[in-house]
Amino acid sequence: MNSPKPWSDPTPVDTELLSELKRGVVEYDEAVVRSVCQTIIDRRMDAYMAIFEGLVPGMEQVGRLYDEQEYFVPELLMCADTLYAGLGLLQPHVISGGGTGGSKGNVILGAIEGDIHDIGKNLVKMVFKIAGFDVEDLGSDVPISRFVKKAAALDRPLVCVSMMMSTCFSRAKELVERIREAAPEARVMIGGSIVTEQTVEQLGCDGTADDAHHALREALAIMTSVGKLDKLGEPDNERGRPALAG
Ligand code: B12
Repeated sequence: MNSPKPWSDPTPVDTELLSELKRGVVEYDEAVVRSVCQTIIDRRMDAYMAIFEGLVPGMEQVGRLYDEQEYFVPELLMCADTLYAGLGLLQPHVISGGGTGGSKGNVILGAIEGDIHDIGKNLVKMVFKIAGFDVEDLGSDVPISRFVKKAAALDRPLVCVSMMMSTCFSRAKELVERIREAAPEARVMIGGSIVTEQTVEQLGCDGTADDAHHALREALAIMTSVGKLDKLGEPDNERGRPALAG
């Protein structure tokens, strides 16, 4: 988890644009976010960095404002819409860098039943897809039986569960147990802002990560350990991230 961030240090101009992007998300100012994203694209700036150093920190700040009761659910919804507007513009400018060697394996991804948060899950999906995994996104609020059925139908899949709500803990435990029974060769990763190494141990999962790019590193290590990948499972470049457009 302590590896360096998988992008170059931003220049002072980049830093200014990233701050604007963050502010746009926090203030749910979609016009600002759209315009900054367009500038980022026009300047051929690193779209991946802009997502993870601009949009995501904006949403983290929103979470703090919610904790401090300065923001409530309506603000969260507007901030999420604003983030998605920016993501929609930036995402096409982050492309695959690891096209060699075909698929890196099957990933089943979803937010667990009872949980409708989908931003983190969708970022994990983006990063895994551009790295060469076949990702089946089951969506959010996904019943345990759907995860289990899909896991049993695929060859040594990696099941990625997103969980943002502590109320979902017992459901996650049941999910892991049922996957172990129905698909013993599947591996299970869990993540989300409330997930810790202790959660992973308590649930009997195979791994976790704090963010999407560390999730990719962990997924590659797991897929290599189950024999789904050989050394091609190395991250696509020395920074451990998919390469960028342009
Ligand atoms: C935005 C938000 C919402 C939005 C979600 C919009 C959407 N489309 O997703 C809305 C308004 C819908 C919402 C609703 C609710 N929310 Co809310 N929400 C948030 C908030 C502020 C930000 C979440 C977010 O998007 N973060 C940004 C993304 C990029 O980060 P991330 O999700 O953590 O994802 C990264 C990593 O965790 C990791 N990751 C994610 N998934 C996975 C999976 C795997 C396998 C791996 C390896 C890694 C990984 O990689 C991601 C990308 O880098 C959080 C605060 C927080 N601290 O998390 C609260 C928070 C999650 N919400 C909370 C609550 C309580 C609620 C509500 C109950 C509020 C209410 N009274 O109605 C409802 C619950 C609805 C439900 N049943 O799910 C609580 C949960 C508390 C708890 N311990 O259970 C939080 C923590 C706020 C708080 N501090 O109280 N919420």
